[in-house]
Amino acid sequence: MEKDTRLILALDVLDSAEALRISQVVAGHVDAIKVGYPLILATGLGIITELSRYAPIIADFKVADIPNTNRLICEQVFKAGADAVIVQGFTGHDSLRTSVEVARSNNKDIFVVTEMSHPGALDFMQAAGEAIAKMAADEQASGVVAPATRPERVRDIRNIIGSDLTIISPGVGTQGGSAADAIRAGADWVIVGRSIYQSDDPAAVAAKLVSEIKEVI
Ligand code: O7E
Repeated sequence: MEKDTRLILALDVLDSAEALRISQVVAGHVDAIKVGYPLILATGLGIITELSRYAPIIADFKVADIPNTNRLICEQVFKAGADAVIVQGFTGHDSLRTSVEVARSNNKDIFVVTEMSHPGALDFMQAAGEAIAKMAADEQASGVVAPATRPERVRDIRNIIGSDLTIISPGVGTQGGSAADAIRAGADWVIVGRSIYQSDDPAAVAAKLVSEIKEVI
């Protein structure tokens, strides 16, 4: 994934025509498009192939299973044309290691969720976030997911993983986080969904976010 605009679109719409229309208009403003259960359950895995003409595709399945099941899932998703798969870290090192092996053999990426961006992440996940980040570095994942809603946590996680791994950071806009703050704290990319795809002018919103990001790098 090329680091240019540093913006990733979270495309949580439910209709393939809408997904294609939005992707086409924002394509020049984003480095990747993240698709997950909402769009894929509504339209099918083939949407990954269709969208991949606009940008690299990150498949957000937050895979959280035993190593063999993680392997089977990652193989199918890469086969469908995804460039990266998001996995949960709390399942531990063996599940992650298997996912990274599959990604590496396909020349693709794995991103590991550390602490999530919503308030409920404080209930259980935050306590494990730093250990998960360290495991992601030890297992040589491509990067981690850290919350733009808590830039101080992005900074903590950056300190743990160093500069070899990347950070992709959701929670900007509708969830209250700021793109500039997340990038300043050490995120490589911010992930933005509703603020872009629910707007009347998704390209203009994306362009504005990119210029906000460019001001702080
Ligand atoms: O709030 P929005 O509309 O900008 O969408 C944010 C997207 O990021 C949405 O797809 C959500 O599922 C995802 N996300 C979070 O919001 N918080 C997290 O902690 C993690 C993710 C996520 O995408 O994880 C994998 C990158």
